[in-house]
Formats: sequence, C-alpha cells, structure tokens
Amino acid sequence: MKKVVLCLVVALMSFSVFAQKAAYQKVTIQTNGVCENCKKRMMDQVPQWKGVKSCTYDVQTGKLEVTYDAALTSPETLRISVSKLGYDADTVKADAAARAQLPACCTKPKSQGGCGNHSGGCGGCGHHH
Ligand SMILES: [Cu+2]
Repeated sequence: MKKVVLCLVVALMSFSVFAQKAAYQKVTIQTNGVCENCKKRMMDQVPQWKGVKSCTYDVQTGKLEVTYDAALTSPETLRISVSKLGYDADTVKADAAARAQLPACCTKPKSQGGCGNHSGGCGGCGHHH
C-alpha cells in the first residue's frame, strides 16, 4: 500500500514539473511607450530576457504582451525589467536613470502628443529613418 501511494506522489510530482515546463504563460503589461521607436526598443530587448519566448507591442495602446516560461521568470520580474528600459510597467515606475537615456520625445506622455503622428514614425526624436 505504501508503495502505491509513493508511486502516486512521484507521478503527480513529475506531472507538475512537466506541466510547468510545457506551458508558456502570457502577460499583458501596460507601458508608457509612445512611438515606433519605443516599440523597436522593446521588441529588441524583451525577447532576450531570461524565460521570454516572444512579445508583441501595440504602439496605440502601449500594451506589451509577453509570452514567457513561468518556470524561469514571472510577471513581476518582467515588469521590473521593463522599468529598467525606462518605461512604466503597470504599477512599477520607470527606472529614472534608464528613462533619462531615452530620446526626449519618447518620454513625453501620449496625451501631450508623444512623438506625434509624423509619417515615418518618430519625427523630432533625432533618430535616423
Ligand atoms: Cu518612443
């Protein structure tokens, strides 16, 4: 009887390990990125983070959707990493030093025009297009 219980425990444990490794989770993080440049910055950086499989970023809404391995990272870790890029991430405030490194227009609230709607993206950012 004891052996049967042990087998069951082992089976359950290996199942949960398997489930953790197999399943990617998705989290949507509200950032305050404003333009195509912000998007590029995140799309370049985020997939390099530990445990991140892929990400999408919506310039209109500033929402970053990250597909990640829950065994390797967590939404909280991802938010902190986003803040270190210089952007607010839900309730986590942008890292001030990182934000100071961003092009000026990328730090403007969208309500103040952000980078504006210049064709070709970030006119006035001083970036090359
Ligand atoms: Cu920007």
